[in-house]
Amino acid sequence: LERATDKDLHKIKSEILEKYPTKVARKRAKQIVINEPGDSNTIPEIGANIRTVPGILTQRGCCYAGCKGVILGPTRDVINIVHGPVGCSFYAWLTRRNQTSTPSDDAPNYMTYCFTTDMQDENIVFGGEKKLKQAIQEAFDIFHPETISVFSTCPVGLIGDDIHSVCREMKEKLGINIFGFSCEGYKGVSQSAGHHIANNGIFKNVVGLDDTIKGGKFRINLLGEYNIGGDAFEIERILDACGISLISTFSGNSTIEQFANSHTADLNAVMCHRSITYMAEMMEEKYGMPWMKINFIGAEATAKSLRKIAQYFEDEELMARVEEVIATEITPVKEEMEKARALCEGKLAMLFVGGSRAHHYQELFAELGMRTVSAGYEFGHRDDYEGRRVLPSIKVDADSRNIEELSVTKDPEKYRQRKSEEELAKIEAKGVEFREYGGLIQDMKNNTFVIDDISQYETEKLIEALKPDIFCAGIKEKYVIQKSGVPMKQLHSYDYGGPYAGFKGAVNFYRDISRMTNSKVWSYVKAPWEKEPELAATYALG
Ligand code: CFM
Ligand code: HCA
Repeated sequence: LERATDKDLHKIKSEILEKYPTKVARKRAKQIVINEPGDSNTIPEIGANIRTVPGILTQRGCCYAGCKGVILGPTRDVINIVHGPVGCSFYAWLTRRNQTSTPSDDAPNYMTYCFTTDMQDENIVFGGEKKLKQAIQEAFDIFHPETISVFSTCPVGLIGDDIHSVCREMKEKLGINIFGFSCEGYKGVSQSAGHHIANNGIFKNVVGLDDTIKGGKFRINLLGEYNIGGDAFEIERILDACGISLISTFSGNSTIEQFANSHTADLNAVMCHRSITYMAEMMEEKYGMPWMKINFIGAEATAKSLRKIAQYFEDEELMARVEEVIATEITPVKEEMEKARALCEGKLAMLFVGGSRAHHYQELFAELGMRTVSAGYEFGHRDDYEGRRVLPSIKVDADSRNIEELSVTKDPEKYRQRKSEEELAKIEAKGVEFREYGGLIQDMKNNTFVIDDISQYETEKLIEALKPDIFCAGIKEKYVIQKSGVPMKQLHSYDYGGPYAGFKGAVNFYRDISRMTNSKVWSYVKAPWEKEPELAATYALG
């Protein structure tokens, strides 16, 4: 394996840990991994999906953000009512930049609205169920939606409002689909718990309601593509050109109607493995639908994923069409790649994002000849880092209340035991590897840092020590990083740019990154006390 940096990462790691109290340092040490497989090629273990030490400035968000903001947020024909203080609803209102298309004028799009029960202290003391009922009634009277969903925020869990019984009662009364999510912010350790609750809820309350067969000969669902900055539009364009029908996307440019019908597709293609693999597994278990891991971030990765899908269908015509699309699309992309590569080759990137992008975007940086010297997830699990061989099934809890985080089974035999001979034969006959993919650690170069749940302090130390040419993270990190003189790209929202997925998206990315890493502007940044030393004295006194 090629080395990504010649710096002594062990020394840097001890310097970072030195500042922490002993117990904290011990915990963080397991989450800061130096990736140096050497000859043995063994994947190092990493501490992940564990509680952040209080007081540390984490990048993470909450369970409610994962359920309402991430999974349910990008679907236009459902009214999402947040049961809680108004701030929680406002926080998740269109901040995630998922775009949507409205196919016809009368098709509903509630995504631009912000619905909340606006709980007050009086509701905390005497209970808020009555107010929730009123909110559901009001939303129904004004908008006449076919689906309403309700999200619990922290105070709801604390006072014990039973949103599920309210939903059942109102469902009966109004005759439309109404269901709730117990996704109180404090549940679990991050957004990840919210993904799980959301998946269970959609599976239980929506998937399978409409058996109509739609689309053409090759029918897939795209799982884990949230249409950030219009990514899904580009993927839809490419699939369409290949003659592949998209039955549903969980969840970006999506509708509840499509979710209801999604079980009729032939195949689930999973993009963000962290947030939605639960759904693929449940659909496999209940409907026997196979799934595979794909990635549309990076031009090469896009081509590879299209081939993988075509290979699954074992259809000569489809394979030929996919090759044609790739051939037409890839030439202009390669030209742009070469141009940008000449400007970016050898530069260093750092990626600390969510639960899958810190991995996927390494493909795009590699296409630019850039090396990722450190990367990590906010809330990835060990399997996202260490890779996953076999996936045990998930039990759907009747109430979506109990979340049992997915455990990683490294034993393919376990998977086989759960399947009948017939099912196994069917899967094997396809000759497709459904259930093996490498994690972030395996795909990174030698002598790199892999850091889980990185803190603000560690970010600053890392920048100081490794001097990256670009740092990718979220809005909370952005300005501190820029002030340290390093270009910063948000990989959640794309800083209002994008799309970055697919072929056209890759070109956008090459252009944006080559511009950013070649601009001198950041080297002119000087802290106020560097220009006026007397300020340092003032701050020291203050
Ligand atoms: Fe999946 Fe996402 Fe991500 Fe994620 Fe997110 Fe997101 Fe992300 Mo922000 S679902 S894990 S919870 S790819 S919202 S679209 S950008 S942290 S890396
Ligand atoms: C979330 C959403 C978020 C936040 C992005 C950020 C997103 O986790 O609640 O921190 O900049 O992508 O919008 O991940």
